[in-house]
Amino acid sequence: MKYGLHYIYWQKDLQCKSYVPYVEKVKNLGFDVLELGDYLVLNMPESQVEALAAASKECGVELSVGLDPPADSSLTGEDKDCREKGIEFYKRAFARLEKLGIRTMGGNLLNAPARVPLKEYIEKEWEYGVDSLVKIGRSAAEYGIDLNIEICNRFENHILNTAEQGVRFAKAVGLPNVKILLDTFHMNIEEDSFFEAFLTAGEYLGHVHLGENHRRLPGKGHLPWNEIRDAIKAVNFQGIMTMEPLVNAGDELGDCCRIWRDMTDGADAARMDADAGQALQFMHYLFS
Ligand SMILES: [Mn+2]
Repeated sequence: MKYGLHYIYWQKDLQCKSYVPYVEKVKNLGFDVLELGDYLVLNMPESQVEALAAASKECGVELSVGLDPPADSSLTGEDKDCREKGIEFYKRAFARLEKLGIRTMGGNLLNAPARVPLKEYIEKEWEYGVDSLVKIGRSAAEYGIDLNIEICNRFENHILNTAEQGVRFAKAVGLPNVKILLDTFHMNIEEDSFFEAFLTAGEYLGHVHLGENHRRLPGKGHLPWNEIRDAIKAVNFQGIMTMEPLVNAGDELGDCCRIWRDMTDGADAARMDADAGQALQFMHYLFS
């Protein structure tokens, strides 16, 4: 099992200029993985890609990524051109991810807006989604990349909200490298039980996001971490568990993730780092 931290912890917006300083930060804090998650990963020039790959290697910090389909595309929409745009977006992304040594990609892949009446569309969206994921999954496999579809809460996705739906979807896709990502923040809203949800995911669990009920660092809220630990152990999960704290209010990130108050307790830079280190110690203690 590897422990990751999402770069977004330190950001106030989605305008990250370089991930390299974050590679060094997570190394110093003792994490194994830095998770990336905006389009900089695809838009940066080759020189920056090389610098990031070199930093990752030198620090012994693995990279992972979460990528949603861009706003002008979709993997589930009725418009074929729009779906093809989404599929092409991912196919192009994989070559870049391979250069960064990235072996696992997540994302709210089926995140198109819901259409009304939902019942009329959702079966079609499911079919289009399966078809798109088969195409993307086959392409990802050529680069040795696993896809983990993030299961999100009702406010962020209308097709897949629970582990049971996610597993059913992944089975329909039917590729060994297409699995699901369970995020404890989303699970807290949608699942009846953390334990049962992880058990339902079983071998289809490809990646985990750790976050509290209000998306602060693990240990700062009221999620039942003993139960979560027991469940993750019960399914013998060996992948990456990434902390994804969304805590910085008052800028682009706050607006898009609905962070309306300072969730850092006024922490300065040093305290932010110390808090992340403490959350990692908590996880080591919990899983030891
Ligand atoms: Mn997440």
